[in-house]
Amino acid sequence: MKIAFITGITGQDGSYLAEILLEKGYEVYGLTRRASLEDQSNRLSRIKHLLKDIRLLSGTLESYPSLYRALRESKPDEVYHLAAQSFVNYSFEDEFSTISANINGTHGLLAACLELVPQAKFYFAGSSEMFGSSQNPPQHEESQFKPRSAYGISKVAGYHLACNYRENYGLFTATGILFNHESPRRGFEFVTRKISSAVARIKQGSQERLELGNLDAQRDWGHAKEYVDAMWRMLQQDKPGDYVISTGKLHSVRDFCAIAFNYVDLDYRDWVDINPQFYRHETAILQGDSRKAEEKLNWRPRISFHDMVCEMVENDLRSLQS
Ligand code: NDP
Ligand code: GDR
Repeated sequence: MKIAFITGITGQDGSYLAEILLEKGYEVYGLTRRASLEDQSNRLSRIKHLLKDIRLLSGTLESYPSLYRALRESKPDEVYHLAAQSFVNYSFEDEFSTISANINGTHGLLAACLELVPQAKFYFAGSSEMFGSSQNPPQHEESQFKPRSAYGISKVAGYHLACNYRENYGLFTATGILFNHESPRRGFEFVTRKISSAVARIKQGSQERLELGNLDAQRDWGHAKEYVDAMWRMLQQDKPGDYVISTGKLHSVRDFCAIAFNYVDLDYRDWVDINPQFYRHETAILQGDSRKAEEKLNWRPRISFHDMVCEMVENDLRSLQS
């Protein structure tokens, strides 16, 4: 039985990844940090259905000893490093904590892996935000990184750390450069879930309006469930490598709103207000080219944007009813 260790197991991707690894027969360990008693069940909400099948170990990105201990205890064959301060907007508000948690956490975990489990395969959660203001879409593995947020900078640094541990110390490391991926488990601060949850509440009558930033901002949005399968595929290769994971298709925030409101027979133009507070300086068109993943990993996205939006709204409607 293979052993996997997941940081960020309580997040959107960590929860889906834990599920697919359990289905494949892995023994799954996950890193979790403490929350106050009132917040604890909320923090574990995405993995509550898995709690009897996984083992949680305490730790944080800020504490090297806790990462070390978690690896010593789990002795994994595969490490999936997903934990991060992952909200780009917040990284503008607190650059320092984003950079220090994301970079030092990745560095600490790599160093501890090298010492304790040098044969383990290591996945690092990279991001399309690494491309930042790089001007030539679609972006692929050789495209230039020009990060334009503390978050993007932290991910470029993590990518280089993973490359360094691969090339200088022989660790099997793979960075997935994932474009946006969403699901009913997406955090509420991200625009897709902000919209789907608001649509459900507006339909129910418990919310009056929805405030958004730039409706014309575009993203290459895929489904999280399919993207975590790509992570697993990267670690099943004989040789380590880095892969862009994306749909290659662009949609705007406006497109998302139109489909989401239409799902409940409403017109988004009657319900959405623009609030400059949510505007972000958009630096470039982020659209991925995943041909390498298609060729080497036999991975391709199948769930359409339309179906994903409807699934998210349907899920939020149902959770209001229960
Ligand atoms: P989430 O925000 O849903 O989850 C983040 C996870 O990281 C949570 O489990 C969180 O724990 C944990 N975490 C955050 N800070 C710390 C810390 N200081 N110490 C320990 N754990 C911490 O992110 P996603 O699941 O969406 O994304 C997973 C990874 O992939 C992230 O690294 C993200 O940056 C990256 N990524 C995501 C993309 C996407 O579209 N979803 C695209 C590209 C990259 P807690 O529950 O305790 O807060
Ligand atoms: P992003 O996701 O920053 O791409 O990072 P987010 O959903 O926050 O923004 C997507 C786009 O929507 C625009 N937008 C708004 N965004 C938010 N959050 N709230 C709003 O009201 C709003 N209105 C418009 C944004 O400007 C942006 O263009 C996600 C995270 O998962 C990262 O961790 C990951 O690395 C990247 O995707 C790829």
